[in-house]
Amino acid sequence: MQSFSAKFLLLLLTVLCFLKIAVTEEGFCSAPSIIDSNSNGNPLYSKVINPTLSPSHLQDLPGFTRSVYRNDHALITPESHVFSPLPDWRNTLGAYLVSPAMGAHFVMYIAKMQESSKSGLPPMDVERFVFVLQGSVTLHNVSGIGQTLMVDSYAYFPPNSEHLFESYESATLVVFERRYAYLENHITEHVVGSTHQQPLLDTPGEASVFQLRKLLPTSLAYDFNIHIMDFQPGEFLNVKEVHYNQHGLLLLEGQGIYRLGDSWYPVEAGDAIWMAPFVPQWYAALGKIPTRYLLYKDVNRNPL
Ligand code: UGY
Ligand code: MN
Repeated sequence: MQSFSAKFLLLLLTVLCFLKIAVTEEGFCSAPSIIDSNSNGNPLYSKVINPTLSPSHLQDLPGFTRSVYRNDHALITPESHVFSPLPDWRNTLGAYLVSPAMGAHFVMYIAKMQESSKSGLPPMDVERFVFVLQGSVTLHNVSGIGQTLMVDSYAYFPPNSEHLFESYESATLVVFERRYAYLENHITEHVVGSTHQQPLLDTPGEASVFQLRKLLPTSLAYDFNIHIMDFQPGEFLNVKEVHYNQHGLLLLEGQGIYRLGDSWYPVEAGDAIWMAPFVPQWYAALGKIPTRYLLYKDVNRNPL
């Protein structure tokens, strides 16, 4: 009789557990991660833009965060984002994830545009790169012509170039800005594009371990580039990198282990990383879905 009740209880718990998976991703019966897609098959990066989804089983643990801030690197996880109104923007909240206060020469921030919102301009001599993570924005050029940028689309603005983004519903962007390092006889141009339109590039030294796309031209005028890197689960960086360049990274999809200096961090979609020059860095993709990350890298300038 007793063993019958025990079996019945076990069966009931199993059924409840499956029901819970069907209804919600929270709780002890955790469901596998699902990447949403829109009708074009583009990922919606939902974990990046919705902090409460990440990490689902730890979000309510008092005082717990995976965020760390060290001299030569920082990991900033979504549950520690702090938003405040962005100066010069209308109806837009921003969370700065990388800034010169850390030692970086650029800023990286998440901009949450709400209904009827408008962008402001960067300071004088500052260039700007914008990548759409959620929703869509209308980009108006100087002639007033509007262009819609959807998830995975991006735009680059040379220093001191007039531009305006508007969002009629809501949109989330990741923005990079840097004081432009001028080079005689070279100027950058306005760029608009989408990730999937960019060709796959060779990855010398990496034996084609990951897939690489660059979102900006590689010509000398540009003093940084934005890389999109894709890894299948189990793939990892071949080179244990130590280099003079700085990085700002946003994990768009997947999960894995990031080595930064002597620390090894479990990371997942939504996490942001700052890497100072010369910090040892290495990544391995784990789990069941591919990793995609977006990476700022300063290039084409003599470090002297
Ligand atoms: O190009 C790079 O420096 C890049 N492979 N670094 C990184 O992914 N941490
Ligand atoms: Mn690197």
